[in-house]
Amino acid sequence: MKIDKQHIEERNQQSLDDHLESFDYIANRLTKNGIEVENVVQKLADFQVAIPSWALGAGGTRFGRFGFQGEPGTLEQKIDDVGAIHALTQTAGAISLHIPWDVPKDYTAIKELAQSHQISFDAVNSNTFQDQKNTTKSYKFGSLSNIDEAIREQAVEHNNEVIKIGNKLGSKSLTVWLADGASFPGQTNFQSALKQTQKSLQEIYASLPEDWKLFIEYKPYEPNFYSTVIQDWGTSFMLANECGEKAYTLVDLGHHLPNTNIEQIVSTLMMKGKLGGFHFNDSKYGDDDLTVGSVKPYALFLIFNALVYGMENNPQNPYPAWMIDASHNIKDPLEDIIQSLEAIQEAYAKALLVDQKALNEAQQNHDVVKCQEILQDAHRTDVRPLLQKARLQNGGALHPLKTYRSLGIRKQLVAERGANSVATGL
Ligand code: PSV
Ligand code: MN
Ligand code: MN
Repeated sequence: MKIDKQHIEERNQQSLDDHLESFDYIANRLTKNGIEVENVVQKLADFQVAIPSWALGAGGTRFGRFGFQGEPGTLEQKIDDVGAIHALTQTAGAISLHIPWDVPKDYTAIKELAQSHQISFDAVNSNTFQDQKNTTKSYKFGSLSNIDEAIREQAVEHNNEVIKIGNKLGSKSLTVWLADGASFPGQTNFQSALKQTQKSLQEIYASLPEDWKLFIEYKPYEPNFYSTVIQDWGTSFMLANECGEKAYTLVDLGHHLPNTNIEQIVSTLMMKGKLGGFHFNDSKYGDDDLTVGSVKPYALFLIFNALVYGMENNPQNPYPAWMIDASHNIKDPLEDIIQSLEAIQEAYAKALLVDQKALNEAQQNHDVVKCQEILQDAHRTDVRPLLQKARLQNGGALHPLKTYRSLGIRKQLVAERGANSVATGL
């Protein structure tokens, strides 16, 4: 399935006048305030977010899963789905694969297919949170942290295999998310679990190609509900430091205890040059994996404000790898991702409007009210015409969601794949 560029252009024509009118209005206002609008639009046009292969089907909860018709059943179909999202939004130029769910059969063909959609391969993800068909040892009581050396070896070997697969596709990073931990007090020895994890990560790190990065994700709970071995950014940061300069912390928005100040974590990591990757989603209670910006858009803006500050002031930090990590239980997954991308771009655009110089002055003068005004002024600006302009510039849709619906993409996918196809994933 491939969206015809001409169909997007035809839909764009229908609302072009409206767009131009609203863009001119906001562009004039911002220019008067000293903002270089073209610069902001270009940054939005360049901003690309990877889509995880597991977010293209319905997710489900531990109580059940309600399938969504026309889900991608193969890696090829997953790439096609990201291609469709990218054609409309021009913001989803990469896919993040999870091994063993997404092992390509024909590497050349898969690379060609991705290229035809202008999609690259982002971080590859290993999976030692489930037992796999071809493995002999169980991860029930942990993988990289396990006290049993043979289990650790199997988990390290799996990660090395994932690197090899990613390397053949042109990926440049490995993300490790560990489910390891304990469900009950006394179940494990904290120190030995951490020590074994450190050793295992160092072994994986030793297999990284020269130009690769290792992203270490943290999460405070789930699936273990008493303790998690890599529970927070501090633990991840420490492990990354002990691995070496190619190892970084990965921040997933849902992986924090309630009310954690994520923007402060981002700032600290960037100052130390250790923020490697970023997973977007939203939540009300825990790792809810809801649509980005659906619950706490102001918090997302504040996080972006810290990210923009870091990107402009911290050359010691590499450009972070952006990815959506959400789960779609009741919505069309593709529509949900389009909504997430819009929210991400919106928060980014608003953060780019923050008058950093004025904010710094207000901070120096301890003018707390002014500091708040500066942030909220940026946040209250309707930046949607800027997003539209960036998409238009790259050949995308002025209104991705409307266009997705009016082109009947889901109907086409169901016709092609059937109503009962099931995506492999979380
Ligand atoms: C589990 O919490 C999780 O959502 C992590 O965030 C990982 O990034 C993802 O699964 C894929 O392994
Ligand atoms: Mn994640
Ligand atoms: Mn998660």
